[in-house]
Amino acid sequence: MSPKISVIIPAYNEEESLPHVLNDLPRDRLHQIIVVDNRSTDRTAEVARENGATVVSERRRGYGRACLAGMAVLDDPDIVVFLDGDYSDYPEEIDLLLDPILKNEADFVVGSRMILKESRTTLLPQARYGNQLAVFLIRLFFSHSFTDLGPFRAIRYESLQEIGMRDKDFGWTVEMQIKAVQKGLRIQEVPVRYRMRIGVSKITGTVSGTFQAGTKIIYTIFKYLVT
Ligand SMILES: Nc1nc2c(ncn2[C@@H]2O[C@H](COP(=O)(O)OP(=O)(O)OP(=O)(O)O)[C@@H](O)[C@H]2O)c(=O)[nH]1
Ligand SMILES: [Mg+2]
Repeated sequence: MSPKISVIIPAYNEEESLPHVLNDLPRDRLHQIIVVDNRSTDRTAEVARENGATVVSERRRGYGRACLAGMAVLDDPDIVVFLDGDYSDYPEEIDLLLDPILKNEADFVVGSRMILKESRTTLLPQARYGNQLAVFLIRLFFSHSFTDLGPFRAIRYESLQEIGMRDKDFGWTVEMQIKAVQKGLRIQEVPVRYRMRIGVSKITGTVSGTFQAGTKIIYTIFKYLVT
């Protein structure tokens, strides 16, 4: 039997980019494509539906909250993939993330944008340096070398349940990585391509978003150090 793969896409005002994201996914091989709409003021929910996704509405803002709302409607998949709705990642590269899990060589695979030069240089400087600081602290405190906190990632569903994700906003990616290390999951990173987003930045492209995300990520690293 082929493995059941569910994709969760948090989206806030991504009407322009979402159709591209959904079209570039290998839909016929996916069990569920879930778009979590956080009260977008544009046609995000409609375009997601028009392009065949299951739409979940989460009224409270927050990246982690959106991911948790998507997880609440998972239909017993084997693997869960998280992907942003801004078309920065290349959805057709999903197999790079799935292969190590399907070969039973990994439980958790992070798409790193820091390995290929073209991806690394496309990241905004604040994202690049913020990532470098975060992965340095993770290596120092948790003895695991990541190169990125990339949003495009795949995890075995059992492992996802085991780590018990909680973060409601910007600590989501780093929480998953630290808990994966703490639980002894088999972790791999694979190089992924990355391009400038379509549409308006919500996090790293804004001063307040960068500040909030940066402080929350550092706070989260220290939080898991002491718990
Ligand atoms: N559901 C939901 N999605 C969000 C929220 N904030 C951001 N997103 C989505 O999360 C993803 C990442 O946000 P981006 O604005 O691309 O942030 P970024 O990748 O740090 O910055 P860019 O460099 O501009 O791409 C996108 O798919 C957004 O639509 C939110 O509060 N709720
Ligand atoms: Mg983005």
